[in-house]
Parts: sequence; structure tokens; C-alpha cells
Amino acid sequence: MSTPGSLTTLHFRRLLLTGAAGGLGRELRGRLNAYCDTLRLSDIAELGDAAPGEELRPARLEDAAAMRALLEGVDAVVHLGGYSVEGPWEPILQANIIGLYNLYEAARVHGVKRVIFASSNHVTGFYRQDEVIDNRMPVRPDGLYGVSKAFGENLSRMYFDRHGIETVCLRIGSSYLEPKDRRMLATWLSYDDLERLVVAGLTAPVVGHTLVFGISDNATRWYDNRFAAHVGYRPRDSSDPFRPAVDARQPELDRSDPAVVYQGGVFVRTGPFD
Ligand code: 15L
Repeated sequence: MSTPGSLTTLHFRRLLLTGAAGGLGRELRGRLNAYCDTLRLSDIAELGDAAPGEELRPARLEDAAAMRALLEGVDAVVHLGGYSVEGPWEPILQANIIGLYNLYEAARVHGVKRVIFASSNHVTGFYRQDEVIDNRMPVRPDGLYGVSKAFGENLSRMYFDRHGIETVCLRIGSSYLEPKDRRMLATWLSYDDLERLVVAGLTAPVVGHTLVFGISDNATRWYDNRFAAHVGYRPRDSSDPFRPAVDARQPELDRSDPAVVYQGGVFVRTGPFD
């Protein structure tokens, strides 16, 4: 059993899950309770009723005092909260930049030593679909959302270098029940593999500051995780069984469309720019 602020290898006294009412938050809510005594859940959206072992703590990321209170007594954080698609600058600024700063400041003040940060494939969305990239290559964000996630990767690196807070940044691909289109044959991350990835990040003895691409074991792949092998994430699912159905649904691709050329898909041409 851990003491407050220290990290155990396999079991936590209290884990915090932010963004717990979102798509991936709802998935992890029912899974992370197996790894802790208490799962503290936060969001600004409705969280429903607390199940045994859960604590509900609604909080706005941009509210520094609320974030300070939220991180008190927490062993580790799984941070899914924030603005999760391309969009206007103001909400991205509030949630993903100011909010993330508030989260790390609260972690520093309370001595929280590990964060799993939901970054995104959109940090590197302007690499082409005929390139395979690794986590040492420069970022190429495909919009303001991608830029905000790149900020998060840099902010968390600074909090590791200055304050020793370890972070695993998950560059999540497309985590859904199943891949919806041809692009997702490369970017798909099953929910079970998402759990494996988060748990590997939480429980690896030493992670420092690590960037890892969040994808399943897909045959088509644009991401090479060899420099994140120390995290010990081993995907067990694959988009391959879905390929015939996806191909049938999307038999033709317009290769003059930037969404088909670049890894970020439609995000490369979506957003606030006219
Ligand atoms: C993301 O970062 C989004 O949060 C998610 O909604 C998906 O669109 C995903 O990327 C993707 O690229 O498919």
C-alpha cells in the first residue's frame, strides 16, 4: 500500500481520472478501479452516481484553486480532461494550456509524482501517411489542438526536468470500439489496449518523461514505439480483422485530399481558419 504522494508499482491508494465523463473517460472509469483503492473522478460534464470506491469531484481545469483541491491526496493522475478536437482558440487555451498548467502546478504543490497525459496523434498530424515516425522526430501539429497538445508535452517535460514529476504522454491515435475508416486502420487503439497502455504507464518503475504513440498492433502503421519500449506497453488487438468491412465502406480515396495525404486526416483541414 502506498503512502500519500508516493508511487506504488501495481496498486494505488488514490488515482485521479480527469475527463471522466468523456468517451475514453467512461471506458477507463470501469477499469481503473481495479488498480486503486479509490478512483477520484473529475469532469465538468455530468458524472452520474459514485460507485463503491469512487469519489466524484467536478472541477474546471482553468480554475487554479479547484485544481489545487482536486490533486490533494492523489498518488497519480490519468489526465484525459480538456478540449479534445480541433476548434476555436479560446476554449483550447483555457482547457489545454491554462488548465494543464494548473494541473501540473497542483501536482507539484501536492508532491504527485506521476501523470499519464492524453496527448494526441495530432501533435504530428502533418507527417504524411507514407512516413513512419518515432518519438524523437520533431512535432508537426496539424492545428491549434495539436499545438496545445505539443505544449502539454513540453510543459510536462519541464515539470520532469525541474520538479521530478514523471509523465507518460500518450499520443493517442483513434480510440473507438472499432476503426471507422481507412485512416483508422493505422491509428486505431482498442479500448483494451488503451487500458494496457495507461496501466503500463502508471506501473512501469521508471518512465521519466516519455512520449508513446497510442495504437493497437495494426498491420498498417505510421508510428514506431521502439524508443518507448521501457514503458512495457504491448498491444494485443489489431485493426486487421476490420479491414474488409472498412475497405467495403470506403472503396475509393481522393488522393488530392489533404485528409488522405496526411496522418492527421480531416484535422489537417478542419478548424477556425477560413
Ligand atoms: C483525437 O485527438 C481526438 O480526440 C479524437 O476525437 C479522434 O478524432 C482522434 O484524435 C483521431 O485522430 O482519430
